[in-house]
Amino acid sequence: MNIIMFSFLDELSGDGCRVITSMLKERGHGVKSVYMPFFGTQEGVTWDQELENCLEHADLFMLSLLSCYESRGAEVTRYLRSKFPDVPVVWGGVHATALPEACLKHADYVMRGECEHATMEFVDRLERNADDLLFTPNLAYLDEDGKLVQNPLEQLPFELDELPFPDYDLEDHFVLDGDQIVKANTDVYAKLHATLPGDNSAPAYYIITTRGCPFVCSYCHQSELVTTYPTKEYKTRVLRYKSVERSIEEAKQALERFPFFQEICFSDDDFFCRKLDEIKEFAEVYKREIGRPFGVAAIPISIKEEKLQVLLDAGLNKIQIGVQSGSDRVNTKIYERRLSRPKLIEAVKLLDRYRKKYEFELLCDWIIDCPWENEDDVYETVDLALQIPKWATFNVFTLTFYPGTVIWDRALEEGLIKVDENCYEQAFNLLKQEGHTYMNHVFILHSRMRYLPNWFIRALASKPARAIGGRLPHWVLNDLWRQKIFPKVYGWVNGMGKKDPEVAVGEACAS
Ligand code: B12
Ligand code: SF4
Repeated sequence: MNIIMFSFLDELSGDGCRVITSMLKERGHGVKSVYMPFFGTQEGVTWDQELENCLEHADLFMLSLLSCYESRGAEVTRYLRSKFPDVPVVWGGVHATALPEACLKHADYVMRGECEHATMEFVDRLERNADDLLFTPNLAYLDEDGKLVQNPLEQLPFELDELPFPDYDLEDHFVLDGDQIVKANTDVYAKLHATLPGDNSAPAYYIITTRGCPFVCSYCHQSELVTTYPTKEYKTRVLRYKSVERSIEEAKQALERFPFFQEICFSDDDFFCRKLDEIKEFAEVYKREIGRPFGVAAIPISIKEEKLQVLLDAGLNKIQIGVQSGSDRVNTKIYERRLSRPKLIEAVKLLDRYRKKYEFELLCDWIIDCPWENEDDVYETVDLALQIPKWATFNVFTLTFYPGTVIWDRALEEGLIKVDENCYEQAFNLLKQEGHTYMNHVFILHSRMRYLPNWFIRALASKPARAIGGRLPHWVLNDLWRQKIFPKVYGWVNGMGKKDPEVAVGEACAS
């Protein structure tokens, strides 16, 4: 079959859909992939002629989506349908897993969950025009009465080594570059591919060596997955590993094929979750076979001294951790994270000690704008932030409600969010409607200008200042300070013309 896969990840890094296209190719299907790395509209976009020809001969369109790309996916789907009304469209990915019914307003079929094998089965049945197409595992569709049917899910892939490497056959890829979809080549990839988090230098190869996460934070898709897969097996085997050899081989091949990749980003939820023996084995082979700088994400409580030391010796130069809040109440009761302030401080102190011996960066992710936290909670966040060494960088995210998560259900129940057609355009966050509170402004100021003296931030966070700040009208805090004064001060302090990096929409996933 001739299949076209569309992916919208804005950094060309999508792992799941690349594994699926590799598998389809192994089965002899003709597969092209189109990467459309930006939020935007279809209007004005020109399509490469070779791609147009491929579309003409396509038997199936597949789209891979996170929630923030729903409207983009809908737009592309409308375009495809208008030109090729007979070609079926199937959506998959995190968003399709969480909200199949909403996705079926656009797509003919949805595949839920991790579904490599079920997708092969689906394509095979579609090709054979088989009677049992609608019985394919993981498939969701609307029956003749418009009722949602969700088939049982196949078991998660436990043996990750058996899966092929992600598809980086650039000759089969097209990329949206500006307003043109062009044939991919190394130059386009080098220009648009993700760098290490917080970095704007050379592209990094993103690799996922584990699937699943030992945490179940209430704002994360993980909290939706435990209900999607309500089996004992899922709970006991939620964490699945690629072997060290296989992971290194993948990274090695990518670097050999594409010299523009200068670094490796291990984007596992928690790289430190591996046992010490495995980390040692990894470090040894990595140093010998790859020897390039690399970054990881980690849950702070997993960072143990021995593991840290061997990874730093092997070239670890960037660690991203999720702090999220300085308030234990918010972290444990609202976000359902097993992370206390003392444990976090312990991890940061350990990292600080090692910073004296090794060159590496620490990126701390924080979540603000939570409707269930009060100014005392945010005070605790500011207070904790002041205890983190100045050399660490802060990424501040506004809390976003992703479908199917625990906080999504709670926000819907309490009437805080309303689902409408365009609500996932960026990602669903309250900030758009409310703006930051006084204390969140103090925290943003500290996170953007970490060199400001601690006494100054403490003065702004003091009780009397909070009493005054809390009474300031919305227009002073958000229209005047946030929109007009703060960007000017930021630009002035950080070099003329430098724009204030906005608080990111969507919360940190790595923690
Ligand atoms: C690694 C990762 C990243 C990496 C790379 C992403 C990637 N590889 O796809 C990076 C760091 C770039 C990243 C960035 C972001 N991420 Co992220 N990320 C993850 C993480 C930790 C793992 C994702 C993963 O690769 N899983 C394994 C693969 C195999 O799964 P998969 O890609 O979903 O694919 C499988 C299925 O979904 C399905 N499938 C996928 N596509 C298709 C298509 C078809 C047609 C079919 C049939 C099937 C199918 O089959 C695949 C194979 O099993 C998850 C957390 C988690 N535990 O899931 C968050 C997660 C996906 N990220 C999330 C978010 C929000 C983001 C950001 C918006 C964060 C931000 N504020 O900037 C950005 C946006 C990405 C972008 N820049 O465009 C959210 C998405 C929530 C949602 N409902 O949309 C998640 C779920 C975390 C969370 N908060 O809940 N992320
Ligand atoms: S937010 Fe991070 S630590 Fe929490 S469940 Fe999701 S991936 Fe795991």
